[in-house]
Amino acid sequence: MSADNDGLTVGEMLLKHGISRRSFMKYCTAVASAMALPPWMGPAMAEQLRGSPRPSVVYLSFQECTGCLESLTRSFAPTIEDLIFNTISLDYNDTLMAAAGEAAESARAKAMKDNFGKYVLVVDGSVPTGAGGAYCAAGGRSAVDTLREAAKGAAAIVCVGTCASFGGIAFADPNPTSAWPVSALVDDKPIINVSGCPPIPEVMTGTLLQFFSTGEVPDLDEHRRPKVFFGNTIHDRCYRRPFYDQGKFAKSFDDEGARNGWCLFELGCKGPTTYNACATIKWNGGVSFPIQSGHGCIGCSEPGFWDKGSFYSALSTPAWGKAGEVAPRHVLELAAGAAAVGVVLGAGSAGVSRLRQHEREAGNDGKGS
Ligand code: FSX
Repeated sequence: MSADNDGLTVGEMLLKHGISRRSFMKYCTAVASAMALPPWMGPAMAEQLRGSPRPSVVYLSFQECTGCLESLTRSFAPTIEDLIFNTISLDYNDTLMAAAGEAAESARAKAMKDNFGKYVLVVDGSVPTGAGGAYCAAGGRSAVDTLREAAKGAAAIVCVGTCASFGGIAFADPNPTSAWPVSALVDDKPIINVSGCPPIPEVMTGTLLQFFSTGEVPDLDEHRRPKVFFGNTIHDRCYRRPFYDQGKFAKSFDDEGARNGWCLFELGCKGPTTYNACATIKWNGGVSFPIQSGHGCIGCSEPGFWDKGSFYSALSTPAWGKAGEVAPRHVLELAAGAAAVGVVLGAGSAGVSRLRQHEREAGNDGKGS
């Protein structure tokens, strides 16, 4: 956020901070590998970024708890320091910047003017529209006006957190501030949603880095989330998944099943219907994630997750409706040697082989009774 650094390329900034080409290459490779990109993408990203001017980022916060920014500052690959000092020019963020009041407002106005059409607008928090624009008003402007003004000159908008992406807490019933997600208020810009309450730090920095190095919006899912991070459910990649497949479920948080690390589905885990990378990238530099710490997933990266009922009620709709999935109740029955008609919905090969394995365990070779 310093004028001394204006106009420097990423490579020049790296040099200024004594960071070698090799270390930069290493961190881009780490990011590419965290994003499951092909191995050549890391060095390609590094080279592309090194020769480019640092992209301008304007970061607005509305109705949120600052959890997203707290999470972002804990990114390991790349670290927020790497991102801010070497890769981007963070021209406005009211929490991280030293300036306040008029100085901060004019820094934002200058960045938007100088980089019109090129800067990336990052938004966290839902946008309140109630009380005639009084909620979150700053500098005499309503939140909606501030958002729309900043959106006008943005190349793209990255919504970090479930609040900006889908409305989050404030949007939950009864939505007292008439809050909306960004996509409900801006419809003429590419929007990338990085949901999660908060999002995984490396998913935020990885999405930003990928956009800066390619200049392109990544492949998105139906909720505008990058498929590279949100292409699988937590359940798809969960290390407790073998217990689910065997019908071994913890019934309370301190029973023997829980102590043995069994599946938390019956305790309300929303992993089967939640798309995110928690089970693979994890948190705190890959140390753990909620399910590994003994609590079910609460589904925080999905739209409307606060209004979907108790975090502790088992999913009411079958999570195993996908092709190739096996209903856990039936697996249980099979494992117990009960009526051995398994149900394979969609009959995908993975589901079929799991079913056969359970049938063998239950003393039924699957060739008919
Ligand atoms: Fe929302 Fe983020 Fe949850 Fe908090 O900025 S996604 S309440 S972690 O802080 O917006």
